[in-house]
Amino acid sequence: MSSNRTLGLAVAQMGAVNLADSREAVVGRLIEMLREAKSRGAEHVVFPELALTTFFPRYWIEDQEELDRFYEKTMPNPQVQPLFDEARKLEMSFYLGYAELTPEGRRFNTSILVNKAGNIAGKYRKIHLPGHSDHKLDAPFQHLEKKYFEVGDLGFRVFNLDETLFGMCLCNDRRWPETYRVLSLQSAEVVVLGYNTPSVNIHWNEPVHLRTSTHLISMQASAYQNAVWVAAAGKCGSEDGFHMIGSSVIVAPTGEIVARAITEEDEVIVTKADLQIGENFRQHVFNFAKHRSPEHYRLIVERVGAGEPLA
Ligand code: CDT
Repeated sequence: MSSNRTLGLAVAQMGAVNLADSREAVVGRLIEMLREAKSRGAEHVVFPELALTTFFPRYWIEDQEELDRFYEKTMPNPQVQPLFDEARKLEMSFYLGYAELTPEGRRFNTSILVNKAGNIAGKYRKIHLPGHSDHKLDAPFQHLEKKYFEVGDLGFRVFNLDETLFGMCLCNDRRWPETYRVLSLQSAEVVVLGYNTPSVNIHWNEPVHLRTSTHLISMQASAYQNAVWVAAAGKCGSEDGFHMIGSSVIVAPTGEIVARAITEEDEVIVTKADLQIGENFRQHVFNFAKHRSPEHYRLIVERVGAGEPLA
């Protein structure tokens, strides 16, 4: 690949999507932001996790039909097709998160990469599912990703999208160093992700400011240590009274935030990402082929939980 490559990279943060909001209205908002991103020089737009609906894992839902309404049975489907059509017309590529229900009845928290020709060029199914599967009656809301989704079965893969190497992940994955390292070992240049992060942690009394600082610090450290750009799009604000953090960002391979959303509403942030910056780190301090010592990293794949010190 030639040097001096740049990518017009946009993140389209979304404000609340309430239970009453139709898919048509949501897709209309995405198209609006796609157009704005194009007018500001972007070629690729990152949309949030579960972008087409409210963050439904917060609800205990027993009625199967009611639950099924949150999943997409095909992609693109007639309601989402206008987004694909507009992106192709504008020659834009995009990342989109949604709940997937397969023909076999399997359920995944999924993201796709759609290229400038309007074709799905990559799919990811979320691996690090947070939350629980039981009904927490005393909690102010639920986090039922472990009930409503299976652990993804596609691994962390890198896709060549219009001559840029993209890795994908989703929300909680961004907190895990393994995510980025597996992608950067496949030469990812840009890691794209969507998220829905409730401001309140139902498991312990976590100060609200930490929700934002751990979100940012995870991505800044990982961008630097893996020499990748990271672009993260949140769905935020108050969805039917349940608040989620904003702070959608684009992080350079230096670990620096180069663009950050300042509202908790639909907001587009854009940067001209110099892909050579990552290359500089990949050739020197993080030249993996030269400096990694996998023989000393065996525990990473041999152990799941922490155990005894090695003898
Ligand atoms: N959607 C998602 O993965 N949210 C998680 C919440 C973690 S707390 C149960 C996140 O990492 O932001």
